[in-house]
Amino acid sequence: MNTIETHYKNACDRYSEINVDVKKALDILKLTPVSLHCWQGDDVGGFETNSSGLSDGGIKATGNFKGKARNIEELKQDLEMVFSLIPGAQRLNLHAIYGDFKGEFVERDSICSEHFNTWIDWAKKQDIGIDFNSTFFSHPKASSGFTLASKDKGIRNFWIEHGKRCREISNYIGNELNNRCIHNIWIPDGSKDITVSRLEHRELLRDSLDKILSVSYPPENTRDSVESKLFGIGSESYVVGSHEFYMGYAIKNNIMLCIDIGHYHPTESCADKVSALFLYNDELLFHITRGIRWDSDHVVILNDPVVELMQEIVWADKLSKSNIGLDFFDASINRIGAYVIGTRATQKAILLALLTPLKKLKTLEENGQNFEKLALLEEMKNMPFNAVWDYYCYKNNVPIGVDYIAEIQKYEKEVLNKRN
Ligand code: RNT
Ligand code: ZN
Repeated sequence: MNTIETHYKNACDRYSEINVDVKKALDILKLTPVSLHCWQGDDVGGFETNSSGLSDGGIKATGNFKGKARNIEELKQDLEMVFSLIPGAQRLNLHAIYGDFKGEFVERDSICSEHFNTWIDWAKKQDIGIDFNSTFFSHPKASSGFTLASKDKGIRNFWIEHGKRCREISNYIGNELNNRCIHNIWIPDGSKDITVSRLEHRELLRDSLDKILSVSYPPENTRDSVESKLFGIGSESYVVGSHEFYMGYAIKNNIMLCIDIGHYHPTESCADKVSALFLYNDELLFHITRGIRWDSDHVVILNDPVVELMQEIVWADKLSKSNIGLDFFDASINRIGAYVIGTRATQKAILLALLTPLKKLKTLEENGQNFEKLALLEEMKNMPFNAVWDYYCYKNNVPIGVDYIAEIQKYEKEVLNKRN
C-alpha cells in the first residue's frame, strides 16, 4: 500500500466512526459531472468571423494573460489539457458564438446544427456531454441594452429566432450524443437608470420567451433553463430578467431555473434557496462563480458560499436533480489554471458535503441536542478530507495535490507561450 492509500484507509476509519461511508461518497462524486464553460478559455470571445470580443452584455473579463485560445482547435487542445487534470466526469458548456463557422459570416438568426458537428465529434471522442447557451450579447443588435425585451419588434424578432435556433441545436446535440443538452437563456436586458416602463419590458420578455419555447422537444434530448440577474454594467437600475421574473416563469412553464451564485445581493445566501426552490422545481441548474464586491466572475475557490450551496444540495438529497455548471472568466491568470482550480474547488465542495454525517446530525437536531450538533459540524472541518480527495485524484489518474501546478507550467511554456 502506498502513502496515498494508507492515508485514505485511515481517513475511512475516522469517517466510519461517525457513520460516514466514504466509498459511497466517492461513487456519487464520480457520477456528478461539472459542466465546464468554454468561455473561460478565450475570455468570452467566441469564434464568429466578425467578432470583436465581449461587448454589450454588461459583463467583463479583465486581464491580458498570454496564450488565450484563438480558434476552436486551440480551445479543444486547452480543454483536453484541463480534462487531463480533473478527476471524475465533466461536460462542456458551449455558447452559440463558439460554433464552427469555417470562416463564413453566419448571423445569429441563421446559425444551425451543422455549425456544431465538429464539437459533437470531439465530444464523442472525449466521451462527454455538451450543454448550450444562446448568445444575446456581443452584437450590434444588443447595443441598446435590450434584446428579447426590446420595444423594437425587429430587434425582438431577431433574437427570438436566435433563441429558437439555439433550442433546435441543443436538441440536435442531445440527440447526437445520446446525452441531454441543457439549453440556458441569459439575456443582458436592462437599463442604467430609473426605468418607468418596467412592466412593459417584462411583458415583452415573457412573450418573447413564450415564442422561443413554443416548439417542444423530447425531454431526453434537451431541456431549457432561464438565468436571472441582479444587475450588470450599464444595467444597474433595472434588469428585466430578475429573480422573481424567472422564478415565476420557470415554475409556470415547467422549465429549469438557473441560479448563478454571483447574481444575488452580496449577503444573500443562494444555499438557502435550494430547499425552497426544490419544492416547486423538479430540477435546477447552478452557475458556480465567485463574485468579489460585484458579479465579477472570479475563479471559483473552496469558499463558504460554494461549500454551503453544495451542503444544501446534498443535505436535501437533490444532487441528482442539480445540474452543476461553472461560470467564471479570469483573463489575468493562466486560463487552464483557472479552469482546474475552479473545477477542483467545485468538486471538493461536493465531496465535503457528501462526507457529512447527515443521519447523526438530524438525530441530534430532532433531540434538541444543539450543542452536540454544532460541535459535530465544527469538528467536521478537521476531518481528514484531503486524504479522501487525494485518493480520488490518484484513482482517477490525475495529479495529486499541488502536482497539477507543474503540469500547467509546462503547458504554458510549451504551448501557450508559442501562441503570441
Ligand atoms: C452573465 C451570466 C451568464 C454569462 C454567460 C457567458 O452574468 O452569468 O451566464 O456569464 O452566459
Ligand atoms: Zn451565469
